[in-house]
Amino acid sequence: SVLLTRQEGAVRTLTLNRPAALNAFTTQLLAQLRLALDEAANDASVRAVVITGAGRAFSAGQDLSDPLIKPEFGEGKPAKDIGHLLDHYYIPLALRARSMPVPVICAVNGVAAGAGANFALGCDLVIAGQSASFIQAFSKIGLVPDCGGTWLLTRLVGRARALQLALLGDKLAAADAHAMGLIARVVPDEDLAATAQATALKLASMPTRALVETRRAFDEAMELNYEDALKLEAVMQSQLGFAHDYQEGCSAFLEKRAPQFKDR
Ligand code: LHQ
Repeated sequence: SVLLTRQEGAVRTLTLNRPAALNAFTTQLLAQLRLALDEAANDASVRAVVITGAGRAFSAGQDLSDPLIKPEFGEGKPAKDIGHLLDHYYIPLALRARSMPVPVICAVNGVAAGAGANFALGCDLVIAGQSASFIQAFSKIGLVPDCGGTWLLTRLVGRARALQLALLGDKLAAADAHAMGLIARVVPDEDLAATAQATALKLASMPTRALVETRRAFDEAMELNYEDALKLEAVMQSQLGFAHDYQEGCSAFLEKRAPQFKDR
């Protein structure tokens, strides 16, 4: 299968599995990834998701050999409408990942190029192996950053560095990506899987609804003024305050015991 799924405890791990093509996205892989995220979202036993790649790459982005997107240069033949592919595959996938009811960790195990890079950067926590790298490959083939790249890059690293990455399309090493605030963490390659798993297990034991509302609050705050952000925090806090996990968190603290969170 082009996507491997496994579960340990409450952590569902999805592994892109087209290693011979550096896990480039075909429509089949894009559809399976979206379906697997739907399944994880609908399965109450899942409290965190890890996404990673098989082999030496995370993902080389869109599979450029896919007949669906290869340009046709025949006379009178229009080039393929690749916007269609975004509408039907990449946009639903990116929205699915960003609205998961559980935290999503991306363990970037090697090169992440084009849509592969931006899909990773849209996840909640991006942890990279030291030999991983990020390439905004779009400009080199005459395209703009997609899969959220325009929105994510400008917010993560600011206009100057976003444009440097997107215009030049140079390979950015994991350590540099970390230094500029593009990703959360870099670890030795041999520690990547275990670090991602341990981080996911920790998140899985935490108050899931609060974690997901934190992601949503941060996303919404980007578009709000200060006062409206304060008010959104109050609305969320008021809802979370009635939830089991808040009662449990407070009780456990006061009773000096470990909390048992269960909201999702
Ligand atoms: C690949 C790919 C690949 C197919 C490596 N496809 N086979 C675009 C269009 C339409 C709509 C939606 O949105 C998008 C968004 C995008 O994602 S655009 C960006 C697409 N990706 C790229 O332009 C990256 C292309 N790949 C590369 O630049 C290199 O492969 C990188 C830098 C990722 C890795 O370089 P190397 O480590 O030197 O590996 P390699 O180039 O030798 O690749 C290994 C194999 O993987 C090779 O196949 P082969 O049969 O010769 O062993 C490549 O053809 C294949 N492969 N990327 N995107």
